[in-house]
Amino acid sequence: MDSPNRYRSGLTIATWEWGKAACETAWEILAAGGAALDAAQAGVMTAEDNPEVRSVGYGGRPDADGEVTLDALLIDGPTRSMGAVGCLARIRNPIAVARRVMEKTDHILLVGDDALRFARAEGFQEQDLLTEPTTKEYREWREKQTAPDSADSHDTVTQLALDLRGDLAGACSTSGAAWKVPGRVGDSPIPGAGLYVDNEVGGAGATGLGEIAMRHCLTFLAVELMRNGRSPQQACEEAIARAARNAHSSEEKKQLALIACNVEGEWGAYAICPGFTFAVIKAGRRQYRPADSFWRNL
Ligand code: SD4
Repeated sequence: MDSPNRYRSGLTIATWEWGKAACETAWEILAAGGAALDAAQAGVMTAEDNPEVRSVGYGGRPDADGEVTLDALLIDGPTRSMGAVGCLARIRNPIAVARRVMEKTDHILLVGDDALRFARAEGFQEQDLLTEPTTKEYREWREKQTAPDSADSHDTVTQLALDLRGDLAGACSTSGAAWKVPGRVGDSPIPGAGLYVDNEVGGAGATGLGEIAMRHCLTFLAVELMRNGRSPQQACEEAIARAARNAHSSEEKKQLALIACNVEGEWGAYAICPGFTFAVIKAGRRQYRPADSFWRNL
């Protein structure tokens, strides 16, 4: 059942520090009456284009072979449409390719070389996505073969937007875990794992170790919890607590965080470990803050 209290003053929420720029860009579109889908896509593209963000798009860290491969998904609430790419190399804005998958095909997810072939046919330019700093980091990793610090080796940009019509959309984009096994696809392009949106209820997005989000269908779970009456904050806390309690041994106390909002304009965020930050703009009011976490002291 659709909510009688649908919020129509605009809201966007996005993960991590780069969520601030993502929210500013999305807010400009929302405030001008633009669609939530366009706002979320444009917001996410600010992180893809920023080489300082070492976990998304251009400047993202490569896999174990030194290739930067990208995952992205976007979901449009009102049309229930989705588009995604997995393990896509050499394209700076995978979220824009995901949009074409949604609009130009009858499918949801294209992967690997064939996703690149599709992107080329759609006119996307190829480029080297490695930067000087990521090349240096990769060389150092090859020499030492030590695992990167999990706190900064994978940090997706995930964004939700609720427009002035009260329609919801979400987008996420990532280069995934640094030095991953080639061919690895994370949670980000998987509907219900890295991102889920239901225009009658709300949306949720994940960041952190994707294997945890996939194992628990975490964003679908958070949306279903909201459907059953939980607030976005309660839904994030309950979903994260389940994942934290049932962690696989290799995932113990690894970071995984959720953001969520409902169609009434409430929002929430919660993480397994301390350190997760997020940005929100609601009716023009800006916030940037750390989320509470399941484990308080690590
Ligand atoms: C992944 N969740 O590939 C994605 C990216 C990430 O923090 O790690 N984000 O696992």
